[in-house]
Amino acid sequence: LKHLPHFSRNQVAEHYDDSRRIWVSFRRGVYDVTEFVAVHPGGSRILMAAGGSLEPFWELYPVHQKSDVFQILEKYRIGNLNEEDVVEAQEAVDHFKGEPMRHPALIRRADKPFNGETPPSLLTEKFHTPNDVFYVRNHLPVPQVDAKTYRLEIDGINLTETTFSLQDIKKFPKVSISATIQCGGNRRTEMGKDKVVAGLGWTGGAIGNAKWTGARLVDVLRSAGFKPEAYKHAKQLHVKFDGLDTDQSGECYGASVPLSYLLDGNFDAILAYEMNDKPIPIDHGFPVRIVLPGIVGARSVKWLSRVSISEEESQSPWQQRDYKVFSPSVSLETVDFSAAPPIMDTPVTSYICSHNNGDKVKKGPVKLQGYAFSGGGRGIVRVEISLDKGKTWNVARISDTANLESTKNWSWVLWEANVNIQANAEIWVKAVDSGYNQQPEDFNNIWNYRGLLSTAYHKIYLEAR
Ligand code: HEM
Ligand code: MTE
Ligand code: MO
Repeated sequence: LKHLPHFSRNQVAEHYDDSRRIWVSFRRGVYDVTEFVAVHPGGSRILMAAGGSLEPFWELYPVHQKSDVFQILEKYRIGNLNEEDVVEAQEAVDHFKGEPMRHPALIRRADKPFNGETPPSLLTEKFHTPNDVFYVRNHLPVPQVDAKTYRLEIDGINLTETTFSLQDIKKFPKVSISATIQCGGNRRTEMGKDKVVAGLGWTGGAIGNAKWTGARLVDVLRSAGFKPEAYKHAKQLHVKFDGLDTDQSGECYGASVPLSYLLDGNFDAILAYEMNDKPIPIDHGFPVRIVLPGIVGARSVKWLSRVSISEEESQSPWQQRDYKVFSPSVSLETVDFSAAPPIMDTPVTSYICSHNNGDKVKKGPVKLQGYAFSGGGRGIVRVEISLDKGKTWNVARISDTANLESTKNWSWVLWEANVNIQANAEIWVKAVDSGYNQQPEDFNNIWNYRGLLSTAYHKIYLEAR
């Protein structure tokens, strides 16, 4: 690095837009990140650091404080900062002050923003996951919302702009659905085992099933003038959801789904204000979140501030860049974000919750337990266990919550199987959904650089003693 030229803070400051190329500094390094801007997973907010130092931003988004991000940055190194210009990272304002308490049982995967998963062994205890240990997936600081002043805005194509208070929303018919919400990154650690993936390392606990109570989205939309017939001849439209959580530039968390989901009478979209019969906890979107069952968790926007029918998808990075799955040969550097649609319905998956990879068990009968889930309202036909790498399979008992004649299987099934373990064994589990979709046997050909939809057979090794 000694051979690289030295620059002053003022020279870096001249490179604040791409007509002059975009430079940033970090610690002692100067970087030309012009080519990286278009592929940055966090979107165009990277430009806020253009011409300046990354330190304050990376304190706000500690997702960057890890070696794979530092390695990406080093590829763009063009020089060193003059010694007198290197300043120690300043104490940034803590935007994460006043976050809610988290149950210590949640396995912390990141602190700011907070991300924690449910210990998988807790998931099979009950059909509905208790609120306090339901996994939390936050991309931004948690907003402080006062239920009294809370407002939901509804607007867009063929709608009358209307504002609803929490009390207004509670006046609509109160409906409950049980639905599983699963992060697109659930089980990412397994996909990353042989080939590194970028993202939070979740095991199988970034999923939970709850009873969600609130108003039907279509009922509330109707009172803003929504008439399904009015969209018959429209081209593809989108329903956009904004959250009250924002980054430093004021950009909020956002997501969207094609309007066709709402026009399809099968879909249940709920403006939920209760989770398991209690007000929605702060971490899960107090006072109102949208619950979009059967669809990847990222679209179920928490702290909902606005619903809007629009010609375009949400432009948030979580819709446009993240939560898309690319071919195994695509990397963060080569990705063309427009080449894949955002994840909506999720594929069939299953997981062994009762045991961890490498557990020691007493020779003899062992009870295995876990969950299986498929998106799009598809039920689970069967869960199968193999102790001999697929030569023979045993069918597990599954909870009676699947109704294969229904197209609204929004919840997981819990399963259990008694097996007899006489020697060290690799246990495989796979599920079959009502579309007769099955999981892939391993991760090789579904690998993607973000580690999303990591749904191969779950395989664990048990040592017999
Ligand atoms: C996410 C790299 C600058 C905001 C990411 C990720 C990478 C990355 C690799 C994905 C991380 C992961 O999920 O594991 C970089 C590099 C930068 C840079 C190399 C320097 C030039 C910035 C700046 C900001 C920012 C200046 C804010 C002003 C974000 C956000 C995310 C992100 C909000 C998404 C986090 C999430 O989805 O939870 N960045 N970044 N980045 N970045 Fe950056
Ligand atoms: N909504 C807002 N406003 N902000 C967020 O960061 N995270 C999304 C989604 N809704 C998120 C959000 C993601 S990626 C997931 S997986 C789910 O919320 C997680 O919901 P939970 O934290 O209630 O488990
Ligand atoms: Mo997620």
